[in-house]
Amino acid sequence: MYKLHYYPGNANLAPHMLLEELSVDYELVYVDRDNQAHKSADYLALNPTGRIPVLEDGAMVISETAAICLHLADRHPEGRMAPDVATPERAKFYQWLMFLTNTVQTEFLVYFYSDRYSTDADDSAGIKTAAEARLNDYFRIIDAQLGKKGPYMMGKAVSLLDFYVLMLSRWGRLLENKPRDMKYLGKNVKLMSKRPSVISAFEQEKLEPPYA
Ligand SMILES: N[C@@H](CCC(=O)N[C@@H](CS)C(=O)NCC(=O)O)C(=O)O
Repeated sequence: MYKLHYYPGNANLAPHMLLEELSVDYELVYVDRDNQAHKSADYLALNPTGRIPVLEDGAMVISETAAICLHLADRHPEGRMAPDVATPERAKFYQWLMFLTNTVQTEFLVYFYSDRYSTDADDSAGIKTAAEARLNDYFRIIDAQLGKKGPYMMGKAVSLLDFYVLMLSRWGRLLENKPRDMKYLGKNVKLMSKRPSVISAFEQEKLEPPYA
């Protein structure tokens, strides 16, 4: 059985929604982040970066949210959460997943932890504002893709990208320009928010609607 180490609303949310979508057996393991459990020796033994989430798949331990999502999609191909390997669709899917994780998600780290990006505390507000401007640009790129392809990131079929986008859009509810207010992204978020898997994962993490 899978074990997903989580803290409500953290990057675990995408793999959590996927586990629900795939209807597989899993257990949630709460990481008491408020008491720095993610920096404890036990947790660091699982993930030396001290970051959430971690997935245990039997004896195997996987960190990095995108890697966890890909692993779940690969382990349960019947769920059709990713296009077939070595197809043009798969190549574009990789492009978008990498963009979501190493550009958008990483920019959220700058936004949320702006104090970590300078040794001078006075820089923090400016770093945050600049990150927000870049996030606006990135969400516009996602909105344009959905406008061109929609209603899902890969077109007519939902994929793990849409769960990732929903998680990032939820984080984006704190921005002045909310992703959910964008034309096509708003539609995508609405569609995704109706999925039983999404509703169940949000309920389990005790996250209130609206989902983004
Ligand atoms: N690249 C990592 C980033 C994970 C990450 O930054 N998680 C945040 C929560 S959303 C975290 O653990 N923050 C705690 C910290 O940085 O101290 C991933 O994709 O899993």
